[in-house]
Amino acid sequence: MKAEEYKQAIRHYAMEELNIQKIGFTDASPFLEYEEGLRKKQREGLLSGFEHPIIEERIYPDRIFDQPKTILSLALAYPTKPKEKLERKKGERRGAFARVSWGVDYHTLMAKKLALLEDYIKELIPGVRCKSMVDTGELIDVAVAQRAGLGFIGYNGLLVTKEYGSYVYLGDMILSVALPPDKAMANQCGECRRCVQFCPTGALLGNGSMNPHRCLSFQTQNKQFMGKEFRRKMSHVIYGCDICQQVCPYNRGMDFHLHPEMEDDPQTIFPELTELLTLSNREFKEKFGHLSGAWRGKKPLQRNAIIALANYKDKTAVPSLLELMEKDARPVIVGTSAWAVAEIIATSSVELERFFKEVQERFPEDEDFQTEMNQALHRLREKETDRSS
Ligand code: B12
Ligand code: SF4
Ligand code: SF4
Repeated sequence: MKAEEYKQAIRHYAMEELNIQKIGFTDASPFLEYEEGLRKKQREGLLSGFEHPIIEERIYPDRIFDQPKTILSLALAYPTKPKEKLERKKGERRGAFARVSWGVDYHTLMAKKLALLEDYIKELIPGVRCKSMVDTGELIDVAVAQRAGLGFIGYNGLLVTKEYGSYVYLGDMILSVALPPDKAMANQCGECRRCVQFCPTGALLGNGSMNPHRCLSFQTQNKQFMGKEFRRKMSHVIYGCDICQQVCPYNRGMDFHLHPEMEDDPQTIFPELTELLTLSNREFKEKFGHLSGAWRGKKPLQRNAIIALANYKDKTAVPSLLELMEKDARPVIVGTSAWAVAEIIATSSVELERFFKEVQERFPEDEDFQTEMNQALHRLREKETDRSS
């Protein structure tokens, strides 16, 4: 078989047998055009900390694979609207997971398909070596995908495909044999900058790069106290953010239901917020453990649920929040609950202020907690109307 025939056989198997929506091929030369940008970001502390930390290994494929010749890029399209309608009960307050986190964790799904594709390629090309990765690997997934012709990188930094928009998960595979590369795709944003304009936090810098620390997706995954300026902007989305994709013209009407594993119960992906606050670890794992959005554990999601309740100004949540303040062992949960109570209530009282002061003594050594409580107390005092009574 000739290299071109191998390539066509791999493409056919991936698309027809493995239900992979897009596959592209590129050579294994270094991704030099990203090196300076990444180093600058590293120097300026502008990397998220979620990406592979060794820049050389991201840029030079031969640092992570002996004599690489080809890199495959794969894309799986995911749904943007739930198949089943959510039955809403009166008075309940629901949050939402971003679309990237609906259904079975895409890392698992993509890894399974990559393993099956590896098996096929190893049978097809005797002696070939392969290395697969998805998201957590060394390579810059969008850079591989762009060079392999899957789509272009937009000003939101995401890979945009013509057929599925940017709602695709990406995976890569390095091979030890040379296969004919596909043609890279140039940027097709034209004059549009909607993602930059609509990003609620100014995270997108306008040159295709971003400040990840200002991105709500990062903020919802971070485990510390969430910066105050991001809390209202998070609205009710407790994991991730889809805004710079929702506003993109290339995503108009995109909603693909091609993988049963990506469908989920609307009760799970739009969870009832107060319920989420009191889940045991076991209950959390049972209900949310399959989602990619559960990878940081339940604490950040519970913190975000508290913020979402405050954003709803939901007075019925106050008793649960006061209970968390009294009993929860995690300073971030206790402090965020205090902030939320101070946000929600219309008027405060001397008793409430006394309670806040008692709660503040629970973690005297934790500076961030102390700052959070001082600010919450300050806000309470602003709302206190019955001091004289
Ligand atoms: C770290 C990370 C994050 C961080 C930082 C994001 C970032 N853009 O750097 C945070 C937590 C914020 C994040 C958020 C999200 N992420 Co993320 N993330 C990653 C990860 C692990 C590494 C990204 C990285 O290396 N960034 C550092 C450098 C490369 O970024 P940069 O300095 O901004 O460089 C960009 C510019 O130089 C630009 N560029 C270069 N030349 C040119 C030229 C032109 C003309 C233009 C316009 C741009 C341009 O391209 C570079 C890449 O975007 C990748 C997986 C992987 N291994 O690659 C997934 C990945 C990028 N994330 C993904 C997703 C789905 C998301 C979210 C949509 C999730 C959500 N719904 O909340 C958001 C989107 C936020 C956004 N607009 O980027 C997908 C994207 C799929 C796709 N279609 O592109 C990936 C590829 C994971 C995967 N395997 O599927 N993510
Ligand atoms: S994911 Fe949200 S916060 Fe992050 S860059 Fe896009 S619009 Fe901005
Ligand atoms: S919103 Fe506009 S600028 Fe942003 S990625 Fe889509 S087409 Fe490009």
